[in-house]
Amino acid sequence: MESTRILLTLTGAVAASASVSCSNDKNAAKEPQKPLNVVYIMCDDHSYQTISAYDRRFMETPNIDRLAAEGARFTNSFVANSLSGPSRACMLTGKHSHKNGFTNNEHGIFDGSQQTLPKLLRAGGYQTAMVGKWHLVSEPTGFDYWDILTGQGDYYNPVFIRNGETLVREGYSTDITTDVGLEWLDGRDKDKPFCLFLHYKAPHRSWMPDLQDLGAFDGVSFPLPETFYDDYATREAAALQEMSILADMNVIYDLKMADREGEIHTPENPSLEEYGRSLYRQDLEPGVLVPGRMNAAQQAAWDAYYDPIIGSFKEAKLLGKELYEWKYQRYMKDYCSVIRSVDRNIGRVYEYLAQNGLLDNTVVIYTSDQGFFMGEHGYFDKRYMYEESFRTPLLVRMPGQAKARDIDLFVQNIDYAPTILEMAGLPIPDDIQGDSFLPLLKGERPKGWRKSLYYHFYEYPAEHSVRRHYGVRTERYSLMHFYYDIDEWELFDLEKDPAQLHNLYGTPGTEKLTRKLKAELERLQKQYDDTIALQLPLRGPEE
Ligand code: SGN
Ligand code: CA
Repeated sequence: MESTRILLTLTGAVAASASVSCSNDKNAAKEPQKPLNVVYIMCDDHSYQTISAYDRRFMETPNIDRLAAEGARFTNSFVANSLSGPSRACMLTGKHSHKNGFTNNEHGIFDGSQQTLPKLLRAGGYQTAMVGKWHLVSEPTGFDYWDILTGQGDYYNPVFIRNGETLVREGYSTDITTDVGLEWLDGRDKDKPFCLFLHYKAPHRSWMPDLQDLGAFDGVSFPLPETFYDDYATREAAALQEMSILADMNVIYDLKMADREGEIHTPENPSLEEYGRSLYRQDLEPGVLVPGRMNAAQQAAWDAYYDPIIGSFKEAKLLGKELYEWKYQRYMKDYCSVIRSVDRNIGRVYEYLAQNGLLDNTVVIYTSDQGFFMGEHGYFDKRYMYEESFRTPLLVRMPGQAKARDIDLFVQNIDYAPTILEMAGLPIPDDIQGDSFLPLLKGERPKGWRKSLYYHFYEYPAEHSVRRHYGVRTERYSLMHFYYDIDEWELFDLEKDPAQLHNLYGTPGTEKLTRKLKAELERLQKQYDDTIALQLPLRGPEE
């Protein structure tokens, strides 16, 4: 195992306690389970489009694919609220955002005194560890060991907080997160089952690859998504955003075209690029090692790769469509290069489990905190209930189950907690809103399994300006209501219009369907007790 160098140590303190109450509504007719270990791996913003087990257009991910080949691939896996903190809170609690209280990144502080998956596991005899991106603001509770990135985390030389103590580790975030996770596994009590939460910062913006992966996609021309030139006709809420590759992706901060002579080609938006320059400097300022920034050797290798690209970019003076497509290609190159490191590290985790005889009694789960737009509709980022961000990859390698299986029933990230509890042979508390998908992993298709999904996104006014919305998705249709400072409904027939370009809401002939879907939406809001959605004012307070 690679070793981790600790450069700086500060102090802090933490107290974690668990209070557990369980009853049995969700526990009928359960066979007693032999406790399985769990390695729960979650990336940040990893699109299913860039996992070759799901989509072969862009890149190969052999190590992630192996989990699908030796386990199950969920083809209808979704989140409840497509944003990091909220998604993590859904996973930890098995509850929708309005119930766990963490509705958005900007104002959220996770209430760590509530019931959570790690607390329930720990009370049930498990050792629990949380390593990597946490993003819930309050200190983690319910873990025997936690070693988290601060905030969003940095790609290079990141700052961690380890059980309350702050330290900087030199190296690349994805490698270090694996190092720390495997070191914890090495030192664990081998007589107890474990659950390790391994949460990578990658591939979150601004997609900074490991040095060894720079240039991995040079010469590759990525295919443009069919909706790249979407004009948002019929969808006002789709037009109202600030996550367009053309208009909002930053040439300096996102695409690393930093010009050290103080000039940059900024045809579209000079003030945006100036802002990008200041952010980028925080990541790249050369010199002595500063937490979260590159050291001199890293900087030199980085510049050796990017400088010629910056030179050509400045000369080319691209505009309009050419600039747009150039931005898309650079974005894809950086993003996919970051995924190479993720895939390599999944290989390391797999090898560790194999070498330590753990593959036969450990479930490996691979997922992301949400999906991500890879240029569809001209976007980067997530947030919308549109398919690319509403969906999230989910691969589960569970010992003793059939290999290379697809599971097409609807699952959502509120299901992870009850599933892991059932895998651990522990009862599922009644107030958990998700359902265990362990029966699905065993090849069953339980009667009464959900046929519709509920979604609610709250972070507005905020970065990227995606309006608040909630909605329902059935096998064929997706209905969403955008609210707060707009009042717009969108309805899509996913069978006829999988790319979601034609809003059918209000068009003749859809009245009955709309009534049916609205009734289903209301049924879900009642089932999940989303009174926030039921009592909405359309217009928010003046801000
Ligand atoms: C940061 C990013 C956003 C991103 C949010 C939320 N901006 O604020 O682009 O949408 O995180 O992402 S940045 O300028 O700081 O890079 S999340 O995955 O953590 O929810
Ligand atoms: Ca995320």
